[in-house]
Amino acid sequence: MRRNWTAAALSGVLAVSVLAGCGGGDGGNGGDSGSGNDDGKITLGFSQVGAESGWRTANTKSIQESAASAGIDLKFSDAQGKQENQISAIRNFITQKVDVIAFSPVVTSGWDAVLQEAKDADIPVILTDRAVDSQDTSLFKSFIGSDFVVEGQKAGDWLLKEYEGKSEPVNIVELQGTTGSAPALDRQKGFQEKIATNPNMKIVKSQTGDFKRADGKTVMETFLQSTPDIDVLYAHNDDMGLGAIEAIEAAGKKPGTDIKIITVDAVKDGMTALADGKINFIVECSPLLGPQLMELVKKADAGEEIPARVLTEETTFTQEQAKEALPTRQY
Ligand code: GYE
Repeated sequence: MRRNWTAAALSGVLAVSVLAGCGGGDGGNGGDSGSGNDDGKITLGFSQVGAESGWRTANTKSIQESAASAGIDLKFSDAQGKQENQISAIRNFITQKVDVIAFSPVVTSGWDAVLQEAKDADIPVILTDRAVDSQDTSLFKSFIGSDFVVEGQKAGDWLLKEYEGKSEPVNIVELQGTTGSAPALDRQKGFQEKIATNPNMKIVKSQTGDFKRADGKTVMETFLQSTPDIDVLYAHNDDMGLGAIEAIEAAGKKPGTDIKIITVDAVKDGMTALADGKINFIVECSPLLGPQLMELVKKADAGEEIPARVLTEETTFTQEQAKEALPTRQY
């Protein structure tokens, strides 16, 4: 474990570390007071949500590869979609005295106690991809990721344009992400705000598919059974949309034509379905957070100021744009 200059100097272990030859010259090295590595590398504890989607797989790869190329020692823990697993992973990181903790919170609420423990242990925390609803923002140093409300708004804007000047009712079904997660809450909020401006548009069914393809399929099956006149599907991620496409085809309907489909993420499978005409519009959400995260980790470890919010840049894709982008799509 490395401590920042001030902490190391205060704890009186700086001389020891210099003698031991584990200084790195960036002012961030110092007392290796026991556990953690003694090779001068920064140790990052990262608690991932799980492996629920193509987005998540690409995000994990980005974090692992960027840690390796930044020379950061990554302790990676997969929570398999469970908050309790994330809490115990974070507690383990604290016990192991990692230098920095980063995690993608599965849900927004219930983090104050464990974040306070990290703060008390003087370990900076960086929220990655998803937000928490803690009122005390001193519990974490930074939050890097997308603006999910804006993503929902982009989805809504596309739909408003698609039905501009038309007067018929538009029946929308919604596949929500993991209940209580920031992207599910915010993608719903942004979308609702937009479609509320057109009185013909109505969300007739809305249920979680937990960001998973299989769940997207089964929930869409029940939507199709109970609601014969679905015009639009808004799925909070590509994977649920792709599962729903299977259900729509099995019901003898044409995805993208009989039912218009909007999704979020723009992973390769989603972009392929968009280029094939089975999805109509995708709002991009970039999983490639690794490089910027590692920059923040280095600065946080060195005790430098880091921005409280780092926003990911992203775009949207129509079917034509997907055809152009696909050949060079990284994930
Ligand atoms: O959209 C979804 C994943 O938090 C932005 O989580 C992420 C979301 C992403 O499972 O596919």
